[in-house]
Amino acid sequence: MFETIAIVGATGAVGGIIRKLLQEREFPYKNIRFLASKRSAGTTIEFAGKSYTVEEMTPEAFQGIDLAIGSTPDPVAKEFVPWAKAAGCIVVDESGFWRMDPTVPLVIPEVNPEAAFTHQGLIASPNCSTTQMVQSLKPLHDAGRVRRVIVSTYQATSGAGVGGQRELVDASRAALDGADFTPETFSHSIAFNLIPQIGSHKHAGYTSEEMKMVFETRKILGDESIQVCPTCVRVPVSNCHSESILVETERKITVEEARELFAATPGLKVIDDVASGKYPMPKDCDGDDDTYIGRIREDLSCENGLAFWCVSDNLRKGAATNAVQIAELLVRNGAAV
Ligand code: 2RA
Repeated sequence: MFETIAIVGATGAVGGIIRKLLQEREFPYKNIRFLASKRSAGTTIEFAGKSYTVEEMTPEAFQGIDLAIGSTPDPVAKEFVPWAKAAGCIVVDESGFWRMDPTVPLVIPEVNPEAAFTHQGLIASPNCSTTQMVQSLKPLHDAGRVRRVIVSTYQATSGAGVGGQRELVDASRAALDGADFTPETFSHSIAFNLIPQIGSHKHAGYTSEEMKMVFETRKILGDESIQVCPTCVRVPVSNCHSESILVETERKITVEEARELFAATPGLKVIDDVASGKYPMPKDCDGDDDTYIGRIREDLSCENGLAFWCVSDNLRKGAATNAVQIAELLVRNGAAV
């Protein structure tokens, strides 16, 4: 058990879910502290029947903290992680800033738990769109070696924070009322629309979100030869990311075998009966910690190809749940009091 734990970015959307999960999952600790930016410092958080004052994130604030779970924007993580490490605190970081650092393990507990134990004070949690895809690729990779992936994402507005979810409602209302609306969180109106850009232009016409799916997948599966071609799209859905995934494997995996592999994998659930209209949908996965797979079928255009549909709560397994599960791995491995 860690004696003193902290949530960094405690007042944000994912920070709020981390708080809920720590209670739901009875995460062990003696003392808990809540850190956030200067703007939120001084506010009060109710947790497990007690009131806590949110502390400002400063280098000194990390003294005495043994484990911090961080969910902050990248520039904040760049700053606070070295402060925490210098104070002897182990960090599980949800931001994108440290993920591709070769000294930092990037972990999905159901996929590469062993990597967590190589940490040097910091473990990164992957981007939400990567996590659900790699969870589903892992059993296929183990069984038949994944060679190539073509993925199209349908990403919910919650991926852009509470402002994104609010903007979906406001923009939709304005569109229905025929009123003017100026988007702030998204670069275009999200109401009754799709935006085929998430993040900034990064490489050869691909966005930062898309390149995360390429690089993080290879790092987590420990295979630099896997080819990934992503298209990331923001859709007018409040929460839960969906993905259409086409996989080519070295050895042919039949639909029946894939269904069995998915069903036997912890963290994955299969809902797959198109004839009865049964498949995973964002509205049914909201608030769930599992990643859902459906529409499993042979890719008719490719000899060793499989096609399937994947839905996951991006705020939970795509962010908060994965980070808390990493912390639980450390506890199970005997983190000392
Ligand atoms: C998004 N993947 O959905 C991002 C959040 N990390 O915008």
